[in-house]
Order: sequence, then C-alpha cells, then structure tokens
Amino acid sequence: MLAGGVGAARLLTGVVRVVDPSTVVAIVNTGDDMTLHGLQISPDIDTVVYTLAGLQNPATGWGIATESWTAMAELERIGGATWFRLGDRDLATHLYRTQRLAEGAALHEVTAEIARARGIGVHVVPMSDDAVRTRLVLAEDADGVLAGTEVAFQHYFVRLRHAVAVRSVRFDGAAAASPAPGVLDAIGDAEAVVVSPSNPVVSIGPILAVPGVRSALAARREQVVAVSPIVAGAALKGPADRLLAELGYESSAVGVARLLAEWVGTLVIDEQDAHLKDAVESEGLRAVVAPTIMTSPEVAASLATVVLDAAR
Ligand code: FO1
Repeated sequence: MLAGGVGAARLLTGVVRVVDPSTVVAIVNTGDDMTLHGLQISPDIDTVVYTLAGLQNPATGWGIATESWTAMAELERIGGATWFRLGDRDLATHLYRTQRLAEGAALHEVTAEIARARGIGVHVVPMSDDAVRTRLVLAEDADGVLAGTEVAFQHYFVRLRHAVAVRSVRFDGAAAASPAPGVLDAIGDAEAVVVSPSNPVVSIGPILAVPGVRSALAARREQVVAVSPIVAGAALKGPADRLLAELGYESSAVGVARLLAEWVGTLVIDEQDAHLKDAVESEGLRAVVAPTIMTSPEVAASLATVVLDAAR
C-alpha cells in the first residue's frame, strides 16, 4: 500500500482484518517530515504505526490517544515554539527516532524498530531514507506570509491551517532520493498494490516523485487499485479538494482518475459518485463503486476486500 496519513491508516486497519499483516508492506509518505526542536518528526509514519497499534487519537487522526501536554505547557512558559503540538507520549517517538538517526541508522531501520516495538505485523517502510520535503508556494497572503512565498508543508498545513490558496507544490530533494530498500521489490512482487485514499497531490505525490517508483507502478498498472480520496467533489479530511482545484485539476472522482490513470488500473469510487462510473472509465481505468467512507473497522475491512478483489 502507498500510504499517506489518516486515510491510509484507516484502510490499513481494514486490510489487516482480511489478510495476514505480515504480508502487507506500507510504503509511507515522508514529504511531511520536519525537524523541530532538533527532533526528526515523521507524521505519516507515526499516524500509520499508532493506528495499527490501536494507539491513535481518533479525534485528531494524529498523535497518541490519552495524551498529556506537560512538555508543551512548560515550553510555552519559556516562550518556545508550540504551534506544532507534541504530546508527552508522542515525544518518545521523536526522541527515539532522532537518537537512532544521529547514531547513523537509516530511517527504514528506525521505522522497523519502532513498528516492532509497537507490536505491529505490517512492514512499515518510508518511501525513501533520503530527505524529500514537500514545499508549497502560496497564491495569496496569509498570516503575514506574502503570496509567492514558499513554505514547508507543516507551516502550510498546521501553522496556516491550510486555509490559504496554493500556487505550486514541489518535493525538495526528490530528484536525488532513492527508494528505501524493499520499496521497488514490494511494488514489483505484490499481489496487489493499493493506493490509499490520501491526498493525491501532497501525500501520494511525494511517493511518486522518488525516482523509479512511478515506472515500477506503471509496470504493474493492472494490479494497482486506488481508492478515491474525493467523494461528491470533496475531501473527507484536509485540503485535497482545494489543492486539486488550485493546481488546475478537477476536484472530483473523475479528476482523480485523470491524475492517476497513467499508473492506476482501477479506481474505487464511493456510492455517492456512482453516476460518475462511466466518466471515470472514459479516463482509461476501471471504476468500481463501493462504500469508501470508513466509519468503522468493519467498513474498512469490506473496502479492503473490494480493493483486493479488484486487483485480482
Ligand atoms: N496537525 C495539526 O493540525 N496540529 C498539530 O499541532 C499537529 C501536531 C502533530 C504532531 C505529530 C504528528 O505526527 C502530527 C501532527 N499533526 C498536527 C498532524 C500532521 O500535520 C499531519 O498528520 C500530516 O503531516 C498531514 O497528514
């Protein structure tokens, strides 16, 4: 599975109910990663690991449930940066990852150690061990940041609350990056390649930007099945719909189909978009209509079955 954040984590909880978790490789976006307070933070990796471990905060979709904020409160008292909320339990992950990377471990090794420590069977793999960072050029002024300024992903997503139009997006470092060990083999050998209902621009886009990934996927196109992150023209969470429109794509299941058609063979669209089935198929990929709004692990499991059957 190509995995972004929340949408990927939800679908993964469904996938692990229908197949042996140890047969699943989650290739996770690291374009959101950031260094803050000297800590190496990998939000999408942590969302996937926490959710599979049953630790996730269901309200926010990130961080750990039953969290405390003592460190953040103390940091606030001394005037430190607290715009990016790091809970006391979540901090342990960032401390561990930062220390291991400083010791020379590669991100894929540290990620495997954390996944093992959290007791999950899915192989969680970063898209690359190299730094690839999503950066966005603003199309309008926001909170004192002038239009035309390029900001890091978390500045856009959290500090500006993604409440600002975007002119362009790029993945800094992608050209020089290599897929993490096992990524290309997983894509080449998989019985099915699942594209999670994550933001196609800033969650799936960075994975595709890592050299070799796009062609590996295109070679398996008939076994690649994506779940549309856009339902009835809107994203279920986050700015995917607005970003698509701002970057010139159509914010609909058809727009997503057009964006993915080169390397995705089947797009699963929600029942609310059943009327778009023919339009999606006219983009050159197969359309499968199913409930895609994962309101429970059972719905996620049903969706996982639909996706895996479509790949077969
Ligand atoms: N998102 C927020 O909207 N506000 C936060 O303060 C915040 C903190 C945070 C800490 C750790 C982490 O792993 C994720 C965090 N996120 C926060 C979510 C993060 O911006 C998103 O998970 C992804 O980068 C987008 O999918």
